[in-house]
Amino acid sequence: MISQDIIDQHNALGANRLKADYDALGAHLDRRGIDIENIKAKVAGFGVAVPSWGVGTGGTRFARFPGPGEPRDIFDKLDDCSVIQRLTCATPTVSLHIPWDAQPAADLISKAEEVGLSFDAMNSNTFQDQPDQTHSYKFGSLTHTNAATRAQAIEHNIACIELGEKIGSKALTIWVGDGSNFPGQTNLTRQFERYLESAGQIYAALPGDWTLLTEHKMYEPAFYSTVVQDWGTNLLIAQQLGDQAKCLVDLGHHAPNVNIEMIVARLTQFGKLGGFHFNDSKYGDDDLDTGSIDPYRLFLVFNELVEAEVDPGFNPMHMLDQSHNVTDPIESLMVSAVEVQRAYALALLVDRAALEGFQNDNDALMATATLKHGFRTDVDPILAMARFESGGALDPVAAYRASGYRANVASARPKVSGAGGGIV
Ligand SMILES: [Mn+2]
Repeated sequence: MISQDIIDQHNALGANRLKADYDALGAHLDRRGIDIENIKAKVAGFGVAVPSWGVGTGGTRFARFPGPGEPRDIFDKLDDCSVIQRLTCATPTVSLHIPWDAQPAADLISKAEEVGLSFDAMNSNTFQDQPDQTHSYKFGSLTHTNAATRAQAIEHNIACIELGEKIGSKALTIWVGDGSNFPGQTNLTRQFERYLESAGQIYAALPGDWTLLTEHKMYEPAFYSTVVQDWGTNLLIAQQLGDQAKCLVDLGHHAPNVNIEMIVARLTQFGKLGGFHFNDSKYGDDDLDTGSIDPYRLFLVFNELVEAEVDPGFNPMHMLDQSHNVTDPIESLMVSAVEVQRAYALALLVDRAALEGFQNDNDALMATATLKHGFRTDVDPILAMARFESGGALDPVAAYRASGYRANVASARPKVSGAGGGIV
């Protein structure tokens, strides 16, 4: 683990500089009518969940190139997640993936308590076959033409809810790889009817205080049609199932150049935005680090979220969802968590009264400049001060590297093979 001593030593090097930068930014924001303490408090209270699979062997659909000290099981993964939280103070929860993380509830709870974490949404898996399973998902799961295969997939989702209830989770996320690879392979309507029927049975098993999140994805692994291919289909599902069903938006699951912030606005307007999977992409579902390719788009998504925050009941879930081969996943997840907080802070800086005025006056140039003005501000001192005051690191990556954590766990955890893909 990372000791407080290591963090304190690291922070001592930059504390004076941070104070000066924070005060200077505070004076600047004050001239814009913004209270820096207010922004800092909101950032400090903003958490994003880490997916358990995110700390595992980084990979793509083609290959994995494991690094040293890969976690062996969910308990190692929780150790890694706790490092991310300790240094960033931005990731207090972990999202489990079943069956990969299936363990007795009591063991999961005691480990989470030991490392100071709690559990976010449960994620089911019917996109691959498990060794002990009766029916194959090769041709689908919740939408399979065979009723027994559908029943097996439904049962698995209900088992995820049951485990989740024991460990304090409040949501189930369903993503299915069901679809087709060829025109004519499936009846598009019948397949969606089967989906709705299966999802309805899972919904019926949902505890009263839970949310069912469904995640759309345009393609992959099905390459001609995907059952839940876009936000429109996802909205239909959420409307059909009931109040506890909401849509999850994964930033990588759309066609290139799709206006994601507008999807966010639409789902929000009709009370159906359930949460996010944050990542970034250039071409498809690339699962790159959040904010690494198009930070302005991430900001525009948060601009919609801040706009919606005036409704106290608006409380979407936030999770990172990324996986690739070229960095230490702990470092990537820390950087991404900070980027999510940054986008939130920047969106909070937008002068909303001025923006509304320019919109009403049809002053397009000044309206877009008002948004940009928020985006162009360097909020690093706010993010760093929020971490510092919560006991985290001024520079999480530098503190992590100084701690030697990866080398320490590499000596305890055996090297894993690079076989198989690892993307979700
Ligand atoms: Mn996702």
